[in-house]
Amino acid sequence: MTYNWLETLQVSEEKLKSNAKKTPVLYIAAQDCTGCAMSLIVSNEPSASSTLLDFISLEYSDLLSTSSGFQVEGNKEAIIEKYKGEYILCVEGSIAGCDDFLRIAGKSVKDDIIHAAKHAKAVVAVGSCSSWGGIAAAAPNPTGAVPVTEILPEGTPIALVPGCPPIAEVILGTILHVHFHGELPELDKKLRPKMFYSTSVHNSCPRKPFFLTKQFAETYNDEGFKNGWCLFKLGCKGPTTFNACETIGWNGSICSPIGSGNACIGCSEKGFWDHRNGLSGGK
Ligand code: FSX
Ligand code: SF4
Ligand code: F3S
Repeated sequence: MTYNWLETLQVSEEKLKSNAKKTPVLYIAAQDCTGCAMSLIVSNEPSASSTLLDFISLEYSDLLSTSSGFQVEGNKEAIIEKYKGEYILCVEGSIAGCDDFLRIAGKSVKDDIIHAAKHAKAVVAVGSCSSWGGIAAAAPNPTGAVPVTEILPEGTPIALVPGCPPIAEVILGTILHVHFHGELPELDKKLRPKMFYSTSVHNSCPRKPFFLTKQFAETYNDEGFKNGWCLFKLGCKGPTTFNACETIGWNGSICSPIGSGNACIGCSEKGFWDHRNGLSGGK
C-alpha cells in the first residue's frame, strides 16, 4: 500500500507553495472514546505535525489543546466570532439525547455544536459515533445517542468520516481538501468523501484471491489461517464495508486489521456496533 496525499487531494506544487493562511479548526468531542483524535495525531501523509504547523490552526480541542478549563472554553466563543464562515468544525462522538448527560464547562455540548456549526465553513463528522451513533448508540442506547446530522439543520455542509476510529489520513484528507480547495470533497449518497469510501475493504484485500478460489480459514489457528487464506468464514465484513483500510492502510500504510490477521468487523458502517461480526460475537 502506498498513499500520496497531494495526488489524492489534487494539490499541485503551486498550490502547496502558495499556501499562506492556515484554516482555523474547532474540534468538539461529544460521546466518544477519544480514539478518533488519537488516530488523527499519528498521521503520516501528511504528518500530523506538518498539518498543525503548516495548514491548519487547531484553535479548540478539549483533548489536544495545551490549556484547559475556562481558558480554552472561553477561547472557543472568541474563535467562532473571529473566524465566522472561515473555520472547519470537527465533531467527534455521538450526541446524547438528554442535554444533562453531556455538558462541558456547564454548557450543553449539543447546543455548543449547533452554535459552532451555524458559522462553520464546513463540518466534518469524525468517526462512526459522530456519523451514525456508533458505540454509544448500540442497544439499548442508554443515552439516546444520535449522530450529529440529527441535530444540525438540513443543508449544513457536512462530510461523514466513519470508522472506529477513522484512518488518520482520511480525517486529515477531508479537512485539508477544505483548506486547499475551499470546499468539502465530493461526497457519496451517505455523505462520505468518495475519494476515501468508494471501494469496499474486500475489493482491495490481499486475501481476495483466496476468496475467489474458496480457500477459507475456519478458525484462527488452522492451516488455512496460517497460510493467509480468506477470513470470510470467520465473519469478515470486508465485502459490505466501505473504507480505505486496504488502499491507504494504517500507520503510514504499513498494516491493516485484515493484514494483521483479524476479520473486518465493519467498524465504518452504519449500525456498528450492533451489527458487527466475527470473533467478537456480534449479532
Ligand atoms: Fe472512539 Fe471516536 Fe470509535 Fe467513536 O472514534 S474509536 S468510539 S468512532 O467517536 O473516539
Ligand atoms: Fe474479503 Fe474479508 Fe476475505 Fe479479505 S478476508 S477477501 S475482505 S472476505
Ligand atoms: Fe474497521 Fe474493517 Fe477497517 S473493522 S478498521 S473497516 S478493516
